[in-house]
Amino acid sequence: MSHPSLTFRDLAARPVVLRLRRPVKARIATMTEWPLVLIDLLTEEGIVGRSYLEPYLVKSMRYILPALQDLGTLLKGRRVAPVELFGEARRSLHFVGYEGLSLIAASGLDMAAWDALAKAAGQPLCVLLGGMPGPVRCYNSNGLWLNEPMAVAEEALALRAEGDFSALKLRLGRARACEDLATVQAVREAVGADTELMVDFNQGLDLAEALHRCHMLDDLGLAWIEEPIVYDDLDGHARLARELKTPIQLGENFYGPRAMHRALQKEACDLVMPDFMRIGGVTGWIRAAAMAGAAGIPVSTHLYPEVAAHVMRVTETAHWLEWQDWAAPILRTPYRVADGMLHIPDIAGTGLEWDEDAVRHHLAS
Ligand code: SMN
Ligand code: MG
Repeated sequence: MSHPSLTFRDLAARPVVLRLRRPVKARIATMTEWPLVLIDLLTEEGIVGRSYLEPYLVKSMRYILPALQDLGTLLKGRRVAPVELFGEARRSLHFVGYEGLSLIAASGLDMAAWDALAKAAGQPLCVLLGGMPGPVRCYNSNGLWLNEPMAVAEEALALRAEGDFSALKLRLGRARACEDLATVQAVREAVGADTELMVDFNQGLDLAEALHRCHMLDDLGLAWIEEPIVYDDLDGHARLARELKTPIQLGENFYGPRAMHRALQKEACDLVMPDFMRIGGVTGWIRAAAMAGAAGIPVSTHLYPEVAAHVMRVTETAHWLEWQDWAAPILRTPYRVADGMLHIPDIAGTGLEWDEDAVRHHLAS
């Protein structure tokens, strides 16, 4: 019996900046560019594990890259055992704090380490994790920002047609509540009753406004209302979750599985959707998903569809994969969605390979 054993050589991290086809227009920020940190985990055996981070703000790459470089130096010569490396990376930054940039860097390392290990085993990541390739249900989250109601309704039809999706997510938090309502109604009118709709306030409201707007939307049959108020106000979210019939969704700002545990203990949400760069990569996901499963809480993913697809195949209470294809311009073989499902290709690892010409073109200084 042979066990793949890889030796860590280095971590190469490169910043790229892509132009967004549909600029992010959320209540708390507008973004026309999308930063990606591309990570190559190099091994002595020649296998390269790959991952990327999407840290939202171009300037944040200036703080994340040195942290990744430090981890590369720290882990030289170690066996590529993702759980061990993740633990060591976090311990090395313990006095700075377990959350924030420490966890973002450790998460990027972790995803690349799992990819390397799956490649060495010659298996798709989901197989290494004990599952099987297959379809994963997803919603299209590529747009529907804070634009005019009719423009959003038109875009909804285009986004649904991109992969025959059965669900779409809209962003809310316009200046006036009635504009949010008009947008949801216009989209519903356009897509009909059979398309599920999620809404995301991107933490834009205070509690009083959130109570008002969420009650206003509560009879519209929405699949969930996401982050109505600032992410760490668990008491406020618990009040909303108690008062509303529509499920409250939280998770893209959980820094590590314990943050999710706290939110569940406080009954701050009905659904969770951890983000891979904050929950702790694949290792953090597995730990968080086990708790959500035990609590009977449906789990969706946030960004990183190539990693998300694999872990959703082994997640007990898997709910929706968030489909966002913003990294596609620098990927050699971007994943595709058909019939509203992401179909995992039968290739080793997560399937992340860089299109080096495109990377050169988009490299940030
Ligand atoms: C989001 C994703 C990417 C950029 C800004 C906001 C978001 C989501 O909150 O849930 O997709
Ligand atoms: Mg969100």
